[in-house]
Amino acid sequence: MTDQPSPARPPLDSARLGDLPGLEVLLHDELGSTNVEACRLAREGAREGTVVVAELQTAGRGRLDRRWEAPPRSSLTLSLILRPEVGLVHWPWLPLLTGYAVLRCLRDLGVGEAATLKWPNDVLIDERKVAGILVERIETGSGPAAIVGIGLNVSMTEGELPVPTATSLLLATGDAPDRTGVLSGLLNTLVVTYAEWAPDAGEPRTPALRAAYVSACSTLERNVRADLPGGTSVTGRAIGVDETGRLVLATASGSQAIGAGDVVHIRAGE
Ligand code: BT5
Repeated sequence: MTDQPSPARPPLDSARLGDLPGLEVLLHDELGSTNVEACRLAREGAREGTVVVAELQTAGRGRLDRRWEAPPRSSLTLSLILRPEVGLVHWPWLPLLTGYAVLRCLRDLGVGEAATLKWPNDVLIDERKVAGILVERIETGSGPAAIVGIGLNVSMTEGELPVPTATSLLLATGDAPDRTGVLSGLLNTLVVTYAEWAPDAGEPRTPALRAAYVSACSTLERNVRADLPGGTSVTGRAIGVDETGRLVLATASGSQAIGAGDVVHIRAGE
């Protein structure tokens, strides 16, 4: 198949990103990784709400030392610094919360029910990955910080996809929306979702987040294989997400909760 030429890719409009409430957006043409830069800034004392955005990452990071790849200006790659005032025991919800916020943003863009979450935090459209999330916890002089990294594919063409399981908004919907508008909407939605979960001084409202997450998670009620960090894997039916954000599988030897790993959705008949 011959690939289509790359669509026009105007740069992000920094003027329109300058007045987002509670956020300071730092826009770069090129960085190794926005997560690495945000970690550096957080260690230097950058406040919650600092956002690092790059038009191109030359060493974008996935989980487990994997790579995140996207041609210049074809996607959104950003990292938000949070300093959650909730106990560390609640932090495993942050990546799930972020995935849910990206999903909300896509639904606001009109993507609809085709957008779903694959546990823990891949955002899919029609079962192909449109966004990936990497949340890292670091220690800084002013307490622990969460670096919330998001990559969202906007105008990648089929020939530019780094892996065949990926997609972009252009490929999935036929339209590549204005990236500055998508970025503003995404950041606003993330801030609102975070504030709904962790109100100033108070216990996080995890039951509400959990219910919203579960209703959008296409991993549930499916047969899955979970590849665990130690190299083993578990196969079973995904039957729930527990109160700490773990995926619960019904396996041949009883139920098992998975806290980290890569999940593969097994299609019917496989
Ligand atoms: C993730 O890892 O999905 C987390 C990706 C986080 C990327 C953002 S971009 C801004 C911020 N700064 C960073 O340096 N990183 C964050 P994981 O679940 O490990 O998936 C990585 C795998 O996804 C790769 O091994 C590829 O198979 C695939 N992949 C790579 N680039 C992709 C893309 N653009 N779209 C979809 N899949 C991709």
